[in-house]
Amino acid sequence: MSEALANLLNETRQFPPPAELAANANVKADAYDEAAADRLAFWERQAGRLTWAKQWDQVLDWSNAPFAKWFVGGQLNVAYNCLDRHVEAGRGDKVAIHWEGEPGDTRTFTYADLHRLTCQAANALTDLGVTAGDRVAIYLPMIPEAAVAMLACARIGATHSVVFGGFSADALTNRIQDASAKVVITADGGFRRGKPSALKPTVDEAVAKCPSVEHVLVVRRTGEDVAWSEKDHWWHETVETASPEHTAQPFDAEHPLFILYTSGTTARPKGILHTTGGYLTQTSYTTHAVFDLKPETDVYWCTADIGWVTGHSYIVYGPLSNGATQVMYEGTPDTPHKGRLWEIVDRYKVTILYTAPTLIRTMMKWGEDIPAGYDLSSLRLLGSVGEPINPEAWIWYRQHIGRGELPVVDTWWQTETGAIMISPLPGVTEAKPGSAMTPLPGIVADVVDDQGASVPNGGGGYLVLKEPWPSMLRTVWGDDNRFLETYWSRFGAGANSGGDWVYFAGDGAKKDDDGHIWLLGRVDDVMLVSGHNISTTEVESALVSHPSVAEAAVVGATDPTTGQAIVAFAIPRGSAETGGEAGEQLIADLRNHVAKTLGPIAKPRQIMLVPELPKTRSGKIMRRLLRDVAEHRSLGDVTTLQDSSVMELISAGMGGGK
Ligand code: 6R9
Repeated sequence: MSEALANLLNETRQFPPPAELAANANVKADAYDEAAADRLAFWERQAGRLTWAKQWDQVLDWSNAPFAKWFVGGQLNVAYNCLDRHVEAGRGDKVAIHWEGEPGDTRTFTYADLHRLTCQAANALTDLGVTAGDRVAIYLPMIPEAAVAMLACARIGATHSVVFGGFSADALTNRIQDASAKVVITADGGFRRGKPSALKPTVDEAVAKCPSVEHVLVVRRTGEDVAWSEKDHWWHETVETASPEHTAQPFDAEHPLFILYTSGTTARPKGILHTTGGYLTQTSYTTHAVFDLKPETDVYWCTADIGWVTGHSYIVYGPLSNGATQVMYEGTPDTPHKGRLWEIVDRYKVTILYTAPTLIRTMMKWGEDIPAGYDLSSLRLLGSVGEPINPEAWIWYRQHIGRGELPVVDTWWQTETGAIMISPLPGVTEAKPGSAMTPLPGIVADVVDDQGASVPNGGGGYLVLKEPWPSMLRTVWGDDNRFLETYWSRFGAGANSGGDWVYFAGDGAKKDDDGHIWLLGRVDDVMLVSGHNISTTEVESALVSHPSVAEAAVVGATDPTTGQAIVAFAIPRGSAETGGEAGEQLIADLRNHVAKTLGPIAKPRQIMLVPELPKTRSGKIMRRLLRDVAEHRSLGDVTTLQDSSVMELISAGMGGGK
């Protein structure tokens, strides 16, 4: 990394935890020492936060590394831990989910309600012939039945595979086929952007190509007409009429809990397999530690979709195993108006908000007047996940949503890691805007160079995980070789690592002078300009630090002189002048601003002002498509794109010169 570039991340602002939060935090600084002294004993204590039917004999079996077994010999039921034990402890009347539909309809589920419905769904699935080990595909909108369907599978030991409701028939078909799912749980449709959006026709198309599917359970949400076949069963006629009596059987700690397919920017999606005991231990502990969740008083809200790992771990399993009260929202943040999220925070007095940088930057673009119109004084903690959060977005989040007082936890993790791995602890860490800071207690992460050697403070390289962790993926479904190749061969158990297994996360990272970790984006996105490695995240952060820019994406385009040249796409903030000469002037200012912030080497060859950026359906910027545009190629696969019209807008504006 060039010296000039290193300057950007000399972000000197640092924010200590609010005194009251620090004093009452669930987890204090001693957790780091405790875990460092004996990592396995530490995780064993966290496993003890759950209710086990049978105690484990061994905390970790790593004899067949990198295929891990945690809490070997232990048995538990995930749904029992998320529901029954709260009801048995007299907390059945406590609200589990305040659900808000996009059109404004609402439903409230207590723990007793959720328990009853989950038992009914477990009985209905059993009646349809589903037994432990069978796979069930779930293709639903953000309605409470999505959580119930997952918990019902967990309850009977069926392995769920949730497919995001925005995916196409092809994507759904591939995922059903890969897992040989026996049952699909879906809905007639959901509400999105103010109108019903059908799901059932997509399922019909997929099921026609999937002989493994014996039954389809259909929730009635929109009430629109749907085609019907002999495989179809209405949820309200099957589940809601089933017996509410169901005893949860314990399953082995390593029993498969779910498969979740990574979004896969280029290659065939990978079915990431998670199992029971270790996964629930770490999602439950991190919810308690990172969000400082107090089940008696907090109202928690994670804005993710259940189709992503964040929805699995931090809407369903983490919060419910802790007995939290949470908000769940069906729709988009601008329907029917741009204050929708803040209206919900205000209405339910949300205390903990967990969202994504893409949403924060969208809010920046819409302007701070919108959140200012609502009472957000209930909030006490803010979280971020999904992409690196630029320092300016972090500061904006703290300032305009967090009253300039609240801690922001920037949480790094992946579908593969199952739970949060690198993050501040809100009552302990003096957070730096833009940094995920330090590995959580019990986690060993590092930044290494090409050869796998740990880089000194101030150095950059690849993010790796050096010891197994309870919620780690166990394999890629049906493809152990792909598991070994993708994650364990880069710095494998060879000479590079001194014989230890090292997990390659695929993210670039740097350690600052204090040893704190900064994520720099996927390694595939790093640019090589005149022999200098420049990370897309750094240039994007420099652009977003300009007052006229809300969001930016940067790619390296082939260049005859410099090898690669930096091409940037920037979304102006609502207030910025962008037409005609004002636009030209802004572009010139931005190029100079980046050069001044990072050094002349990082000055973009070209900057385009655009209304939107191409994003995956989970909100990650698809730089691959922007590279196609920048290199005047026809676009590659756009099926995972959230809104395909965006690319037409961007390509149309690309005609102009440098
Ligand atoms: C949880 C989730 C994983 C990839 C990961 C990284 C990026 C997630 C981040 C972050 C920087 C953070 N990522 N959180 N980058 N800072 N706090 O998003 O899982 O969809 O599998 O994506 O997302 O690149 O490798 P998943």
